[in-house]
Amino acid sequence: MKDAAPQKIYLSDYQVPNYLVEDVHLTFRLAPESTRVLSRITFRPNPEASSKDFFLHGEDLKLISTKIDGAAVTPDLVVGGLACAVPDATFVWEAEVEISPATNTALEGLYMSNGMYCTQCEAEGFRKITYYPDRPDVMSVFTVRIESDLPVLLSNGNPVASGEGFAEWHDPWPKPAYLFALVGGELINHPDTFTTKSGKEVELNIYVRPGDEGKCAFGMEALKKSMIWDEEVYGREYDLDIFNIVAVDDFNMGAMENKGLNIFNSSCVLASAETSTDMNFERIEAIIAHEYFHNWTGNRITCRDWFQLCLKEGLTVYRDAQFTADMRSEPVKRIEDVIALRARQFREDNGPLAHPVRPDSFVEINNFYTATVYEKGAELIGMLKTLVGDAAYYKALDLYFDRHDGDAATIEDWLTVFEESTGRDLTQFKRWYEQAGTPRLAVEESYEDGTFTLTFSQSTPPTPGQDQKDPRVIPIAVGLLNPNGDEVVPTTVLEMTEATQSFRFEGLTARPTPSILRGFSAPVILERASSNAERAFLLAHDTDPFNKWEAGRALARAGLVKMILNGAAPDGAYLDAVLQVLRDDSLDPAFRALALGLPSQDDLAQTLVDQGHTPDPQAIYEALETLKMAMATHMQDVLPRIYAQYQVTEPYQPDAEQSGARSLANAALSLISRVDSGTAAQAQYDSADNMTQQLAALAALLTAGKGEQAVAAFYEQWKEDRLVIDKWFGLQISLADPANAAEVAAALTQHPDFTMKNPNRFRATLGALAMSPAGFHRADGAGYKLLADWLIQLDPLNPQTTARMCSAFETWKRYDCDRQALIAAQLDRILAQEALSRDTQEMVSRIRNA
Ligand code: 0A1
Ligand code: ZN
Repeated sequence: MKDAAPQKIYLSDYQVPNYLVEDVHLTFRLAPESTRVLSRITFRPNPEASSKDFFLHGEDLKLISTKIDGAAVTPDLVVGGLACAVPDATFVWEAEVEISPATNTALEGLYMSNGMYCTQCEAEGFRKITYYPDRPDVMSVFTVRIESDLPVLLSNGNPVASGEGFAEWHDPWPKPAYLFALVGGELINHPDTFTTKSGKEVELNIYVRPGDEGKCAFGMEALKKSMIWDEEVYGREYDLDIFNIVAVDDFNMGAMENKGLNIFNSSCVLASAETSTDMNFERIEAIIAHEYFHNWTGNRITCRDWFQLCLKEGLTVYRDAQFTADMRSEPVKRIEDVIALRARQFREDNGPLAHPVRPDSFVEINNFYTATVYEKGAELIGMLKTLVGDAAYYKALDLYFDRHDGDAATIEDWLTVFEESTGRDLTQFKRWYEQAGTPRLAVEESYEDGTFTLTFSQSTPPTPGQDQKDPRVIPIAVGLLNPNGDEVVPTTVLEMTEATQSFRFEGLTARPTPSILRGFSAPVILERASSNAERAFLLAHDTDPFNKWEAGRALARAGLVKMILNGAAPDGAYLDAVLQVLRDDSLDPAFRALALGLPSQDDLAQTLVDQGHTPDPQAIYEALETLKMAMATHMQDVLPRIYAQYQVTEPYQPDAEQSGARSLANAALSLISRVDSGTAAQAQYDSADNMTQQLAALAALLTAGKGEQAVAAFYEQWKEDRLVIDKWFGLQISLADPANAAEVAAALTQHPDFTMKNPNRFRATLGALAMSPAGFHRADGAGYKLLADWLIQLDPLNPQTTARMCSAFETWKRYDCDRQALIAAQLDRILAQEALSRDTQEMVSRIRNA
């Protein structure tokens, strides 16, 4: 039964559960279209509840029978579940239901992927498996029996028994239903072991489809590194005898932290040099760490309700970023993260989908697994750490783990731990969780008699449902440089608490150049009048790698804006400055590759809007192309030298050093290909023995207009490898001429390998179009129409993925009236669909009502 009228749920309506669960026994008799699920659940009235009503969530279930304390009962089937009269004492509930995993295309609950049974229960998928209080504050110990002839049968916790046609699992750690998992299939195991610091032996396994066993070794190493890191940095050990990871091809998100049985989108765990790029390796390492770290931040301490999602996600993203910084390069990771934060979270925060890190209402919780909850949530942890200092941060975390282990906690609990352990009042800091929108931070400067004064003013634009914003506490990391480029004041954290506030630096001998918001110490937009000369100075001299990179980016952006608006020529000062960086062999190659990168089309569109202009997507695209061509000619003498110097001759390793060298060489190749008709790219394509080199060469060939042959050869070589073919779909669209990107995408949807049932393939195709602004926003609306056509087709099959992809339209109010009208027509067409999912309905109407 499906909700007829979508209902808004409010944080302020939170009520404790009426019944608590003491234990759960589940038996699964697996069959593709008629799996039987038998549940035996011990319920106890919650002494803290004010109501005795008994309600269990349930969706898409065929109810076979129900009993209470062994006697048959007839519950009332109501929208979203069932209600029943129950004893006013502890009782045993038994139910048998039937479900159909083979026809479950939503990939939520129990479903099948390539003959394998698997589950996805976060956020509210368990209710599609059996009747249950499907809310995170109901925690219980689970015992699971799986009956099937399949050779591998897995669930959470430790294995307790297995035999011909069955396996039993017991998870001793009480958990909410969203962490339940089950897997059944013909899978191959990549095993290993780990000994925890207190000497406990843990069996580790990565289960994959036959044929993928050669792609597990890297993931296993990443898992062991994560386990050691969490012991060393946070003092957290693993707590079961076994830790299983399973790779599945059809999955809506990246991966899922189910207790002791993490389930991964295969794109986020399978890796080999031949089929994965350096970026893939880095991402896989981070996601394995992320899911593993959830064992403490999410599983041992979970969320009281879904409004508290950032409690586990913000903290776990922060932890995985720390891990990546430790494994690789801290500045490079920070720059990459800020690029992504601005591209996704600032964009979200600035449009109709803006919401607080802890939202106060939602219709469909699946729509709130957002960049704001995850990435801005992580920024808040970073700010908190900056404000209290490292030692106090780890002391507070120890108290958090101590006090809340086994709890379903709230943001209030989290902040109280910090208040108690540091003596700090965090009332103002809490606004970061409650107020949506990205604060603008304006700066004014004065210098007199050796005293330099910085005056900051903060303001946050209105966001949906929130017009008024109060000043937040903002940690602003600042350093000062002398005119000769020496640092006279090292990084100092200014703590801004007022709407407008001044900070003084005394005893200076000359007017300094400030380097503000070092390390991107707060997720704000810095509004500071700056000259190109000053930007070039900071790019050359700043000791803070983030701000050094930021100065180069600002210089590029300023030049591009002039090119777009006035048809100006590429800025010679920028070209010289970036050439200096490129030539400077004392700088990390990965950093130099990032410094060669340009602001994205989307970034430039927003910059133009902020300056009061209406962006023309095609003009933005052309300016970027012109600038890249100018870079290629301006640096013509140096690029081949860099390209040759940074070729890796040792056997392939996906580590920071090698991947840094490759990223610089390939950034050079991408520019070289604009002036050498693709000769160097073809040579690299022909000799490549790893995917990083092969894909970079293919991209360069496509850019040079010489990709046709390589595109065909690439398909022939990789047609059996679905993850590589995803790249093949995506690249052709993202590098197509914007004038026919929509046609390229449309043609690829007709390719025999296109299927909308696989979210990775759907995203590789339609997502690639949506993320290519000039092609997507083509003036005739072909891009909009194509995306809407496919979203309408996908929605009945997979609401979650459909809804997430609707965010392609979230920036629509930036554009001219004609484009706005074309987009509005597509949004209205989606909204007019009969039986539109609650997920998509909520997303599209929020966007439409902008
Ligand atoms: N908790 C997971 C992400 C996740 C969320 C929802 C899902 O289905 C709707 C699946 C995965 C994580 O943070 O990795
Ligand atoms: Zn997570």
